[in-house]
Amino acid sequence: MSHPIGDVAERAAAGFTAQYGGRAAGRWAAPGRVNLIGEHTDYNDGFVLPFALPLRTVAAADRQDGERWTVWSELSDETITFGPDDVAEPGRVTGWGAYVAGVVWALREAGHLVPGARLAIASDVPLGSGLSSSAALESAVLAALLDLGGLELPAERQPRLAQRAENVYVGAPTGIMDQSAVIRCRGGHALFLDCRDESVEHIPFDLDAAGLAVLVIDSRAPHRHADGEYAARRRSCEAGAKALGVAALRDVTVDQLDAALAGLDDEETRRRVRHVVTEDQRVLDTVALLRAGRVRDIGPLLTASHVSMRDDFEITVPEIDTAVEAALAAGALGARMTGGGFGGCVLALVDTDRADAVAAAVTTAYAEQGFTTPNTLTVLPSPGATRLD
Ligand code: GAF
Repeated sequence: MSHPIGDVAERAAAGFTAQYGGRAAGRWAAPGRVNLIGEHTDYNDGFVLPFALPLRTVAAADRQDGERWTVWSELSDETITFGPDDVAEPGRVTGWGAYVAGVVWALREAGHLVPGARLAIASDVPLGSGLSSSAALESAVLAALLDLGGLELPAERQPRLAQRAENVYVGAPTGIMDQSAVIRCRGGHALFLDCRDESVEHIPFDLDAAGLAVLVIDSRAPHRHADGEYAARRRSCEAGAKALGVAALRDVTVDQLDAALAGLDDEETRRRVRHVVTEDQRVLDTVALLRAGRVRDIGPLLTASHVSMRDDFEITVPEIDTAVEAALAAGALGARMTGGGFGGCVLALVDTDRADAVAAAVTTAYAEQGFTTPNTLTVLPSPGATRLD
């Protein structure tokens, strides 16, 4: 996955100096994430198991007088400025700046006195790849503004605020997983999150000790209708829960599934419900295996999750299915799409010494289909958002 040359934290500091002169008061980093398993379960009050990536977004920042926020990003080499009127109500700042303005808006809405600030943003998290570049940006900016203003907001409450920025200010109806992963993950662990009460357990995920690697394959498939389809899946799930008389699909267990499906008269809703209910169980089963130190054995659960997303939730695309099939044929222990769907990334659990061969097999399969060459990267579970200096 290509990104600008040089260390991301150095690029943020250098960008700050070039734009504003002098040194930033500090730098705050927030990672991208992949979701090991548990897709489209977060907004159904269910379970997810993401981990943070070594790829990060860094904000170098200091305060400026008055209620004024100035933001430069290396990605567009563009500077935007906004003031109180722009954060008086959602939607007034658009484009990438909306994620920054959204955080200021959400903090103010929650009653915080947000300091004026100048920020310089650099990032290694690729955009539009389903690796949560937006949550990384929101969370790096949130961490910077909290520290610069001496504002109190415990880490466990930060994801909801960043999610509100995205849901209400930006207008994307996403769940709580991405911001929780970016803010609350720990190195060497996956984050077992109960999306109903937001309780977490840090599950050891020691790939090195198991001789395993997670290969992330950026499908480079264009996000086709991703926003509209995401919202449609959400509506189907809510309709399913309503028809079943439960608060959320999390309240249906796999033991109750057959009876629940029999009570639904719409075939499409049945498939959506089946995905969510079985996916929640796969997360629980994955956590149980990891707790028992059986990392290799989670492979079939990952693949079953993919099949469910492909056949029941219908959120995969040909590039994604090709990557999963090629990875499995080349010896991956399990493989699945990760993230919201309709493009984005695939993750494959592989023996470390097979990682290159699996990546090569996916690249060959892509060439045979005439798809754009995929980007591949092996990743380790990395720390969540933090202040660097
Ligand atoms: C996207 C959303 F932002 C998450 O909240 C989650 O629903 C995910 O898609 C699917 O699991 O990343």
